[in-house]
Amino acid sequence: MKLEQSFMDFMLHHQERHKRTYNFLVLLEAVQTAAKYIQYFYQTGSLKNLMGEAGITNVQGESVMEMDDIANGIVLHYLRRSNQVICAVTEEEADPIRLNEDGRYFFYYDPLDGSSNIKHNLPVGFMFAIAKRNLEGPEDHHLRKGSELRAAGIFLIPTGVFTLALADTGVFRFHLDETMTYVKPDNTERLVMPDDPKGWELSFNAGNRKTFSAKVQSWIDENESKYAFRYMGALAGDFHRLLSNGGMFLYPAIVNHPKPEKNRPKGKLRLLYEANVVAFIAREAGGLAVNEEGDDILEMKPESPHQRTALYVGSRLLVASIRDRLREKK
Ligand code: AHM
Ligand code: MG
Repeated sequence: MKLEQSFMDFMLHHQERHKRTYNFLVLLEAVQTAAKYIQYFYQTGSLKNLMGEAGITNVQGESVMEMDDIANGIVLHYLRRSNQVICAVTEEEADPIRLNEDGRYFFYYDPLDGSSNIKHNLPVGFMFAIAKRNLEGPEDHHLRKGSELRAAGIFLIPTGVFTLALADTGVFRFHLDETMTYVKPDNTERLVMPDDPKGWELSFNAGNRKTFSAKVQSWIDENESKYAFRYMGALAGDFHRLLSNGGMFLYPAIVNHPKPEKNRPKGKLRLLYEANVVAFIAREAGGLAVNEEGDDILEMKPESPHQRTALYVGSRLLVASIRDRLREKK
């Protein structure tokens, strides 16, 4: 019988090795418990008629799925119980939520990313990013930049894989086993995106292609034939694949839509709980992420909780290549 290392054991050793507090462990215990409940509801959701729309729209005017709502409630419940979070920002609520004034962490999350996959029971993701409050003086509650994050992760649901990036430490993967424990298979080490372009893939919504800027369209025209193309419509899933294979996921600004009211000059994805999560994981795996100006996603100063950004994330060399094009004058 093969007994693998549990996620909590991995974290305990990590904290001890780095002489850190146990507060972070308590928070991650709450986070993984929430993920398991989401996993359970998602797996059996179709049987209970839970995969439809909730009949409400969120702050961003998007229709909320019942499962979005359930997942959000589960995460908030466990965050609150942990007593570790001073303030949470969730895709599902307009304003940041103050949870525990003594909490040491800010928690930014999308409880169920990839909503269009829900009614098909296809992969979605619980994505999160963690930053530390100011421990030296009064806390001003500013929204943290990606470069200030201490950790970010994605639970792929119902696949049962959890990817966690820890600041200056690397990226690790855990799998749900038969006992609903996240474990790290012994033969896996720190995850690094492959340098070899042979397996690289491109991932973007090809239906939007003609709406991208001329620079982005020309880059795609010149480069696409070198790589395979994959897109499942959930950043969590598309990025998951990319981390192992290398390549680039892009959700560019939409600036040439035939119906100008449908343009999205700031892109679609949200900075705090989508773009920053994958950008931080990419950095810890040797990759890079930039916005429409070619600037590092992790250096963007958040101005509002649901701020959007264009996103180019993946293997360093490939992202640098489109970054150079984005930065060209005209
Ligand atoms: P959501 O948070 O409402 O699910 O939206 C985010 C999702 C991402 O997971 C995915 O990459 C993108 O939207 C897909 O958008 P599109 O349907 O335009 O390709
Ligand atoms: Mg989302």
